[in-house]
Parts: sequence; structure tokens; C-alpha cells
Amino acid sequence: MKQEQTHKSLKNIDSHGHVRGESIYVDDIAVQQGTLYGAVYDAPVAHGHLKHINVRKAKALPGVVAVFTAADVPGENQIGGIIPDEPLFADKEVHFWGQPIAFVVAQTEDIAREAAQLIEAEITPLPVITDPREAKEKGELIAPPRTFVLGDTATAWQACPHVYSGQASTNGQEHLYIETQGAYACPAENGNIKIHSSTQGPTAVQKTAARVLGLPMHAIEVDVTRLGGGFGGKEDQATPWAVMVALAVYHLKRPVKYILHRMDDMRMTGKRNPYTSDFKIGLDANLKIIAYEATFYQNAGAAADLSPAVLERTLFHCTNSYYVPNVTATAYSCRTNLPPNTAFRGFGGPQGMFVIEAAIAKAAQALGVPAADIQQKNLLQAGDSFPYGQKAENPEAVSSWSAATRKYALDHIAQQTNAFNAVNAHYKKGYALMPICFGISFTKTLMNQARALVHIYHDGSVGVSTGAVEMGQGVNTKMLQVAAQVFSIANERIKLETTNTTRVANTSPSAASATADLNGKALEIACRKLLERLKVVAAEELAIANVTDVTINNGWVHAKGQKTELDWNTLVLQAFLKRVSLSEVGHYATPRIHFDQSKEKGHPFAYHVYGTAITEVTVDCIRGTYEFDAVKIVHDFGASMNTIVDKGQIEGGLVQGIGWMTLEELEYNKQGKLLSNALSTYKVPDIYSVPKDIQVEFLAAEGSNLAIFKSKAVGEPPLMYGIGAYFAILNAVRAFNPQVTPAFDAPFTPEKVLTALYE
Ligand code: LUZ
Ligand code: MOS
Repeated sequence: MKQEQTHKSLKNIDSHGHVRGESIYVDDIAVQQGTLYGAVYDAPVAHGHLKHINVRKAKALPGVVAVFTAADVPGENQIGGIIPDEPLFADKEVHFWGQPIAFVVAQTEDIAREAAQLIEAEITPLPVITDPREAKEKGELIAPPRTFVLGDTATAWQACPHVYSGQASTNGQEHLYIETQGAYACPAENGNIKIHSSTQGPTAVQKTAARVLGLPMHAIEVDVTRLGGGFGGKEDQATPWAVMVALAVYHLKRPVKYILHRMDDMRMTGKRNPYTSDFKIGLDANLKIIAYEATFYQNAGAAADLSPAVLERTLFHCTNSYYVPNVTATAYSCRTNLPPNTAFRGFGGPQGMFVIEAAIAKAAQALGVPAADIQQKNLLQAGDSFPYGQKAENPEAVSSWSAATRKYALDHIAQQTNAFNAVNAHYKKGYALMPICFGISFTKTLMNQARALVHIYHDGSVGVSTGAVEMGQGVNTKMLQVAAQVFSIANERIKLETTNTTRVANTSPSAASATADLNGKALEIACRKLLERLKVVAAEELAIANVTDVTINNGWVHAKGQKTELDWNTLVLQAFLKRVSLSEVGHYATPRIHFDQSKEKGHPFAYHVYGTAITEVTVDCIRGTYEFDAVKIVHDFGASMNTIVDKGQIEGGLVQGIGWMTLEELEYNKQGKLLSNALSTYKVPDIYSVPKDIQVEFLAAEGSNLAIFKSKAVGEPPLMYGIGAYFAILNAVRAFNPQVTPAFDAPFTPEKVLTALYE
């Protein structure tokens, strides 16, 4: 028990290196002699015909080694992952402001950047679209629309005494990983290339580099030590920079490095997809939601990137944690002239969930009831069907709601809020509940597989490789725990290797909250195979007739539960001397899951994660500013395998979600130019804007067998607690101005709050 406790509170194994500044990121890799530096020249307009690129002045600058454009691509000038609609370098047309056109390589970074500014492109302007509804009107769709149907909304409306409709919008979100995008590639022998990339998807980088260079995948090795944050922004969009440095290595046979500056990164990369949506909600006299219709217009940007998959998850999560018997939800992926938008923590789910919360808030206001009454009455119960056909198994929607309202005394919060508002004219408090439900698995079934490679060295130390990318989320810490627990040896015996495509191939990106589950399960399989092998050796060594009597506990072989004289190191050495293999791979493919896109039905998720947050806010009704007094959460961790790491994910996700809902305002002008292009014009949460009190309670729930050690995925779900921030502010605004017609247009910036207060 004691052992297990210390295990579950193991500190992130990177914490020591991080606080001492010793952890290695791409820009910290010791450079090889002869290293050159890259810089991108990107489109200064959002749409147009690319007539001519003049690189003469750039090439003439002393120190410039080469300038590469689409003409220098030996393979395919194509980096689109889902749909081949995105060139590495613009060719003939530019589609967004910031689209890479050329890649300058020079002796120093400064020279490369200076040379990039000397490039001139002749571009004949074309009309620019930034609005997804306009794009849809003009037939600019990335892919055919998708519709999820449950029951029959058309007839259900007749049974609804209360029907409300409206619009809801959410803006995009800059990922703002602390480590900007970047890559460093080196030539290896025989034309092979090694790429260090700050990517969530090493295989995506490998595959795309091979495609662009016209090489087989085995010619490209991608290595990732860790990322200074990804949040989805490096699932697909770490690839172009890695491919550019690889292209330069291909031609120059010299190491080439390119690390984006913050403003380059903000300008050239896509963000969370903004959405604008229409909703219609029908309730019966008992506040049961009978029917829900939603139409989502996703702003995909100029190319597909991951947007079709994001769109799908919007539909999967369009009813959040509620059971709605009649649903029709349609989603359009709209092509605009913004940088291609992409994965961002939640992956379309938050965008879908905001809309039904807006619909509920609208109904609640019209009916004169608290939104919480509607929310609570419609929480998923066991056996309820999601619109995509999967049935809710062990939904913790009701349990987490009940636990939150009980533990945090919702009645008391309500009383305090009313009492405060009764005596304060210029400050108003509001609170909101936010239940969440998030499906765990890549929505694309085939991506739900992973592999691990374990070496036990003959001194008893262990090296672990998996396809998981450490990006601050603590996955390496969890992988270490898996190996330590299966072998029952000390943590210190185990080392996590870098994520490398030559050791673990064909990886799915570290994404979809599924990394610890998929790679942890693969690792568990590999470790168990080795353990069984070692037990056979132990039985031979100790002359134990029955191998099943052998166990290893805390580094010692036990026979029928009795400690023996044989320790781990000796056992491992004996196995080696007996020429028993001390290396093993594990392969895991999530069982049960499937999805039929022709019917839009199936069982896409291994399991769901639930939870409930109560958000309390105080609005300054003179200024429109606000402060979050508290966010109190009951979260369904299952049987958390690391409470420190998991709690950190909840706190970080929550604050990131609050930022999206309140402060972070992406602004493109009509010409498609990003105006919020630096940290001076784009505000992210800081120490002053986080809630003064964040409480996280672990729901007493068993977890799922499809979660690693029953410890449920925790990466993305907490972001959606942040949605409660919008509705808490709205409730405070309503305490001041009961007549307000909510715009449901997030983020609810102080400017918009002020407007709403005095509407
Ligand atoms: N990436 C992806 C994701 O490719 N498929 C997904 O379902 C997903 N979900 C969340 C985050 N990233
Ligand atoms: Mo390298 S770019 O140090 O393999």
C-alpha cells in the first residue's frame, strides 16, 4: 500500500531538469559543425495568383547559401495529411497570409532572416474570404458536410411546448506552446536524413518528408526528446518546418536548423477552428430536452489539415453529457483564406459543446429557470444512446454532478451569490455548472494502435521506447510507472528513451488524450512478455517446479509469496548468460471500437470521461471586467495512476479553456491579415486571471479496463470546464441587466461584457 501511494504521487520525472533549465528542446541540441540556418519567406497577402518570385537580391546577400521554392521539391510539393490540398511552398496561388513561399538557408540565422525580407513575390490579388458562412454560401467546402441523426427531430418539435433557436459562435485560439515550432535536420550517410522535430507526430513528419523528398520512409529518421507544449498545434503543423530543413539537407548535405520566432509562428500557423453555429432546442413541460438541431460552420482556413477530423468530433460531442432522444446535427467544413486551422485540445468537441450550453442557457432564460435545472434533468444515464449510436456505459454524468453539488454546497453558493447581488449595485456575482463528457479514442479507428520497445540491459537497468511524445503532459512519467509496476522494480532502474521512428515505427501522433492509454498498454504488453520469460529463468535458478509460484516484488524474486535470495539484477544477468532475449516489443490495438461513416453510427470510443465544474465569478459592472472567485470540480479520473500529473492536467486545461472563453481574441482583418499577432495584442491567461480558488475532487469511480491501469485519459477533457466561465459571466451580467439578450459569442471579453451590461 505504501509503495502504491508513493507511486501514485510520483513527481513528473522531468521536473528536476525543467526547473534547472537542463531539459533539452530542439533549440538546445548541440549544433554540429557546419550547421546552416533557415528562414521562411511567406505570403504578404491572403489570396492571389503567384506570378513570379524574385530571389535574386536574397541570393546575393553575403552568407546566403541557397533559396528553395516549390521548384526545388524533388518529390511531391504536398503536405496535406487527410486531403492532399496543401503545398509545402505556395505554387501558382497563395491561399493565406503567411503561407510559406520560399525557404532561405544561410550561414547565420540573422542573415537568413534578412535575406527572406529581400525576396519579392508578384501576386495578383484574388477575393479574400474570412467568414465561414460566406465560404459555405460560395460552395467553398473542404469536404462534403456530415450529419448525425438520432430519432426524428422533424416530428419531435410537435411534442415540444418550448422551442428556442439562436446562434452561437466561438473564436479560434492560439496554441501558444512556450517552445515555438522548429526543427533541426542533419545528413546521415547514403543520402539518409535525421530530423529533430518539435512534433507531436514523428511519423507524420517522417512520412511527409519522405513524400516531399521522394524518398522511402526508412531514409528519414525523426527523433523527439520532448516538446515545450503542443496542445494540438504540433500534431500536423510541426511538419512543414521539419520538411523544409530536410529539403535543405537533401540539397546541401549540411545540417540545417530553423526555429520560428513567436510572431512568425503566430502568423504562419493555424489555430483552433473558429465556429459559428445555429441551434434549435425543444423541451417538454418537465424541462426534458426532446429535440436538438444544430448546424455548425467550421472555419477550416485555406486547407484541410485536420479540420475534417475536428469537424467529426464537433458532431460526436454536440450533445455534451446530455441524453437527447431526437438530434439532427450537420457540420460544414468551410474553406477560407486564413492559415489552415488545426487540432487544439478538445479537437472540435469544445466548439460543439458550447453550442448546446448556449441553447440550454437561452431556454433557461426564456423559461425563467436556472440553466442548472435543465442541465441536471438531462444528464446521460446508463444505456442512453449518443447520437452516433454508442451507448453510455457507466456514465459518471449524474454521479459527478451530484458529488459536485453536494461537496461544494451548491445551495450555499446560490444563497451567497443572491445575498451579494442584493446588496451590491456595481459588482455582481454569477455562477454556472459545466458538466463535461469526452470520448476517448482517435475518432479514426485505425489510429488507435501503438507500440513499445523494451530493453533490459544485462546490469538490470531498463530502457523504454514508445511512440508517446512527452510535451509536458507527463506521459513519460506514466510510462515509467507502467514499466516499474509490471516489473516491480525501483523507478530509478528505468529510463525513458527519446521518441524515435527507427525504434518505434508507424506511430499515431500524441493526441486525442489517448497517448498514455495506447502506448502504456503496448508497454505493459511488452513488459509482461519479458516478465514471464524472467520468471521461467527464476524457476530454473531456484528449482521451483511451478512457474506460476514465481513473482517479483520490489526487486526480489518471491516463491509462493516468500522472498528468495534472488534479486532482479542477478536474475537478469542469469537470463542473459542463458542466452534468453532481454528485449521485447508490445503492440496494442484498442478492442471493440468501430465506426461506419456511411451510417454515421458505431462505437468509436473506448470509453468516456465525465466531470462537473462549478464556476463562480464577480463582474465589475462599471468596467466590464471580471475575476473568477472559484472553480470547483469533481472529475472522473477513474483510478488515477498519478494524482499529481492528473491534477496538473485539470488545472492547466481549465485555465486554457477559460482563456479561450474570456480573454483570447484572435483578430483577422477583412484582408485576412492576423492583427493579434504578438503577445502584446493577444492576451492569454496569466497569474491574475486564473481563478483565485481551484478545487479538484477525485470522483470515486472505478475507471475503465481500456484505460491504462484504469486511470482515465485526462489531457483534453478539463479544457471544457472552461466553458462554464462564459455562462457564469452571463449569469452575473443578467443579475445586473435581466433584459440582456446573450450574444453567445465567445470570448466574453470585458468589452463585450460592458456592452451586454448596458444593452
Ligand atoms: N487527433 C486526431 C485528435 O487525429 N483524431 C482525433 O480524434 C483527435 N481527438 C482529439 C485530439 N486530437
Ligand atoms: Mo543531429 S541534427 O544532432 O542528428
